[in-house]
Amino acid sequence: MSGAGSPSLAVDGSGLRVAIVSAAWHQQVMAGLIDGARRTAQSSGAHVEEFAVPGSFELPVVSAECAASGRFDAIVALGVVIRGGTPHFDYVCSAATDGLTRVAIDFRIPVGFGLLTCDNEDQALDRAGLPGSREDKGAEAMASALRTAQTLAALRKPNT
Ligand code: DLZ
Repeated sequence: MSGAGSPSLAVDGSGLRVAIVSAAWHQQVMAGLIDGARRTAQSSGAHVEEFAVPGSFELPVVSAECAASGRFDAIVALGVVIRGGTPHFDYVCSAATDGLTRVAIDFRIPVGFGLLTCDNEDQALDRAGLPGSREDKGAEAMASALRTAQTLAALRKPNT
């Protein structure tokens, strides 16, 4: 899947509280993703809190706790998984993806999906929002989560 066709989402995040949950593997790429997510939240006016996890496998459990706390309108999960020579890649990717999907549906909270699943580090760097990157997946995940939070808030407003 490429980034072609991605929308440009202008978001007013004022009054929204968002948790960024980020994994520690592949530090250079992660720094770009976190920076993109932070910048987008800050320029939208959203309030941000950040939580670190060791690897992408741990993203769902901490995201679930953020959701259960009731303190956040949206969560953005950031991680990078790089394909190696073992099936580990597939297990970590599907555990993180399935887990984050469950958090979103079970708690009915937007979870911005900023998990890069790449064949190699160059591919990941190209999506990390760093100087020279073609895409900024941290910023995209944040904009999507905030925009979805607005949609949910509108749906939950009582009819007048
Ligand atoms: C074990 C592992 C491997 C091989 N690769 C990655 C990776 O590319 N990206 C990532 O975020 N995490 C990786 N991990 C760590 C797992 O996500 C997890 O932290 C450990 O298996 C401990 O539960």
